[in-house]
Amino acid sequence: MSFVECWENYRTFANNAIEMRLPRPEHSPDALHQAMRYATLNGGKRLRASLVYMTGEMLGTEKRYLDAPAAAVEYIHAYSLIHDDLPPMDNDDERRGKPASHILYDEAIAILAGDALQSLAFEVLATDSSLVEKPEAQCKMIAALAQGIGVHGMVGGQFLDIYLAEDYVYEDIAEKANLMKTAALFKASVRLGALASCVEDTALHVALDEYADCVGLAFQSVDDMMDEENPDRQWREFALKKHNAALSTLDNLEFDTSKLRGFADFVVNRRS
Ligand code: GRG
Repeated sequence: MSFVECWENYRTFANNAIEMRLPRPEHSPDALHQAMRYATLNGGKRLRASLVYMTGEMLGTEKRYLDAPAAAVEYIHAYSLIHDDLPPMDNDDERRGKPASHILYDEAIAILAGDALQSLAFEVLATDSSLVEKPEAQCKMIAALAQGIGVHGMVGGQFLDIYLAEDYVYEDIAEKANLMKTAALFKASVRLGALASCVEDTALHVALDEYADCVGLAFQSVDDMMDEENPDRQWREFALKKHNAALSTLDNLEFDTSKLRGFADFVVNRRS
């Protein structure tokens, strides 16, 4: 079965996992609580959660171990989108065809909702009842997510994107920024799925890391292309090159890689 055939299921799994682990209204201030729900439950393709589910399933892991990490990566993704839309960042008034969080609420609430979602992601990994029977995997998941989103990952990539944008004539800086800003969270998602499986196989983990890097770069490149009025053909060529590289990383794995392959196809063929 391909990724697209399973995608609807993954989205449903992810939506339930996200909703279940959000704080209850009676336990959190009203507007902050609503802003956290709005940013996480307001649509979204659930691609990062799907990577957790697909990787975990490929390695034989039951869904009940994948829900918490799937929710965690989507909380981080939602936090990054809230902050990315703020005036000092991308300054976007809309997200997913609806008002951005800072427009619907205000900037302070949007910042706080992003902050709270970030800490919720780690709280879920550290305390979710489904993971307590796998304490070693739990610690590794927390480390993998922290590494993926910090100064050497998503936030560092955003910094490069904003402050070194004028140096983009040097393609390697653009690629580095995208590797950190976008691919690092894809990589963390794949790693979380793999860690939930507790499979000890260095070659497998290296291949999956490479797959996620390539697919993340292809995804960002297509995203940039969709933003442009006259997309440069080079973006498409770059995305296809990374797509092919992503598929090659899976060639020697002794698992059913069809869904990860389908995901890579989806990433380069998507229109939204
Ligand atoms: C810490 C103040 C502060 C800011 C950090 C984290 C951050 C700002 C920026 C991260 C950079 C970022 C937002 C990258 C996103 C890349 C991207 C193309 C996102 C869109 O992903 P989709 O299409 O979104 O999967 P949906 O809506 O489907 O969930």
